[in-house]
Amino acid sequence: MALRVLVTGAAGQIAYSLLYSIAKGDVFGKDQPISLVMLDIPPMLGVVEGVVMELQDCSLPLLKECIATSDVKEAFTGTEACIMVGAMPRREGMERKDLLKANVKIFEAQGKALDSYAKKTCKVLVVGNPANTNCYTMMKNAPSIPTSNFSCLTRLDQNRAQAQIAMRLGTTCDAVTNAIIWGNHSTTQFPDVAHAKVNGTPVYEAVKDDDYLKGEFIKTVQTRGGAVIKARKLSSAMSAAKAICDHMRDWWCGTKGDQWVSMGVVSTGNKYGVAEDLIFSFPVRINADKEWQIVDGLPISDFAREKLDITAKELTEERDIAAAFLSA
Ligand code: NAX
Repeated sequence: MALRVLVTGAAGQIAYSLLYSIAKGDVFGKDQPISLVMLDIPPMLGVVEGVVMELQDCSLPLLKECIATSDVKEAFTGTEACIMVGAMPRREGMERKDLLKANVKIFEAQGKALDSYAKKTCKVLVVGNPANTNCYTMMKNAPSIPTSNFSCLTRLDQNRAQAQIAMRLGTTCDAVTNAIIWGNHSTTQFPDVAHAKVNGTPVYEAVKDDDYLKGEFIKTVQTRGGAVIKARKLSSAMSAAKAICDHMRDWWCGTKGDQWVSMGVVSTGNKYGVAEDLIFSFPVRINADKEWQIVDGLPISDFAREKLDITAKELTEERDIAAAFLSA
């Protein structure tokens, strides 16, 4: 049976890389047929049709069907995995509040459609910014779907952090594991390598430069998205698509051994002193049944505490602004 996968923002630049990877089996398995549903707004449907033609021309045996639509009911009906890439971009002169408001509208409508038409087991990954808060809005509007089925993307930040350490040490990025992104996918995020390893050695021992790890390293990861825009005149797309695939594949198939990954998930149980009911990026392990659990009991230094509190404060403010825009 083909797995019904929805990608929104299908005419955009991230989707252009992402759809190919999904359709060729990088995410849901090399023997899992895919029915690919592509949602975008009506003026972009012509572009999506062009992407469909290219997917057909890629001649991918796992791709059973392509559906291009701007209708949310058609998009969400029977979906088993949703990758929410489409969002309202920040325009020049736009206040943060206005951006939040525009996105609340989108994710409220899409959350309701998810609630009405998707499979109840559907896993939802929100990528469109502000990713954490958009995910929160969607979750609140789909009460029939378990809250643990919602997550937002911070894997790109984790990949960026691990790549920086690998480059610093002149090793390959697969040698670096368990970097953590805490909090918001924004410049207040806290990229933390206090528990990360490189070939089994703690990163702090391998790098031997605490000032770098507590200063320049953090700043580089926090501002990497901006640096890419400055250089490329376009935001990260190839690396974002790769990170989406990493996130979804690990959610679908489980994490390996001692390794954990970072995902924005709902905060409950006062884990690491984070307020309840935020979509906050934590280290998680995932089992073969697609269930994630926040990694427990990692020691948090005073330095880390301060950083966690900064990003939690920002997220609480964003969430409260968004919540005020939610229709009753
Ligand atoms: P593009 O502007 O290339 O594409 C976005 C697409 O979404 C457009 O085709 C647009 O028509 C569509 N869209 C807008 N409203 C929609 C709606 N209501 N329903 C369906 N589709 C809709 O942006 P792209 O570079 O692909 O980035 C997409 C989003 O990912 C942005 O919000 C961006 O900020 C965010 N990112 C998030 C990242 C993360 O780590 N969480 C990293 C990468 C990226 O910056």
